[in-house]
Amino acid sequence: MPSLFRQGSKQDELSGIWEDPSHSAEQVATLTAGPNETFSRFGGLWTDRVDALTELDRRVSVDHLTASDADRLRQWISQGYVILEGAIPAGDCVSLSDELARMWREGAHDALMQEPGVPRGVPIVAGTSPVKMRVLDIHAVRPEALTLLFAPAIVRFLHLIFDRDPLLFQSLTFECGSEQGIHQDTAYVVVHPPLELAAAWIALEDVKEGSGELQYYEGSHRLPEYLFSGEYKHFNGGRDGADQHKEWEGLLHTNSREMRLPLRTFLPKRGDVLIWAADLAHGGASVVDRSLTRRSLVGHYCPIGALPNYFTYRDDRSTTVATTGGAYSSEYYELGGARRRRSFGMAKRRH
Ligand SMILES: O=C(O)CCC(=O)C(=O)O
Repeated sequence: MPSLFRQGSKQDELSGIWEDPSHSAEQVATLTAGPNETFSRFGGLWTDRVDALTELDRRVSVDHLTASDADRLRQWISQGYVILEGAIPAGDCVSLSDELARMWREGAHDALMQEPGVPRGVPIVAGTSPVKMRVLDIHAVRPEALTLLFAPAIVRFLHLIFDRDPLLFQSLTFECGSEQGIHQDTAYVVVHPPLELAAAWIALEDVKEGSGELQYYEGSHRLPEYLFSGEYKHFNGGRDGADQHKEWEGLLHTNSREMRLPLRTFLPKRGDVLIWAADLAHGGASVVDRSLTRRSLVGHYCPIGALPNYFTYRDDRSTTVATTGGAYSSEYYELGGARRRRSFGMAKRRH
């Protein structure tokens, strides 16, 4: 059997506890934790603290959170995701979907598409099959995407977990199921600090069974922490190699099963949103019926002040643009006019 629990994180210390379903990790960890201690050695949001449920109770009484905010936060802390039903008006989803259909049909020289595994995006060529393709950072080139990604319900929840305005720093748009293997975003979507990250998955249409639905292991944001090359939260192919990647992927499944975490399938209606935590293991199911689309838009956010990794090596991409509810940036497009620009002053940090 492969080593189930790699490296020494708080999760590892608690691993035995998971075998006793009468204890939650929070209950046990709170007994041994210091103030502000997080499950991960890499820190995280306040919701990643081992005493997060106690902190939530404090916030409910001091900040007068609504009952539904408190319920959502409780679910976020214990299960690593929330679903915001009907968060986005159907008409807004249709406008963006129609524009995307037009872009695939007629091409779009100002928008980039990418095949999985290919490092660069290229302009969308008329008539390209969108199967397995994604559009990169559509928020930087189509304002209607910003309307969705900064919908008030999303911004409200992100504000609750970030304690700051969100910075949208990457978005991916899919016409069909991605079929991407189960993964944790911290391996690929690099931000400093690494767990100050959340993603919102927006259904642009009613999702049908067999279309390659989004899947996730409920509670997997508390899986034992895997360290690439014994040190890193993110994967770097040249440094870590394919064997570690395979081991990590395998452990996501093995550990989830060992901890009896259910594999859930998201079958949303148009306008529903699922927000997941940095380490929630998720991916796209296999497409069973290739005639089905699965139109969706995913935004990756960090709190303003955290640093997307590309800011550290692309000065020309560290511009942020203020928008209602927060700010956005893009690794792939040069943004805005000088008036709207605000580059973060920061020390260079390379991976
Ligand atoms: O929508 C999907 O199938 C997967 C998206 C995803 O994994 C991501 O954006 O991190």
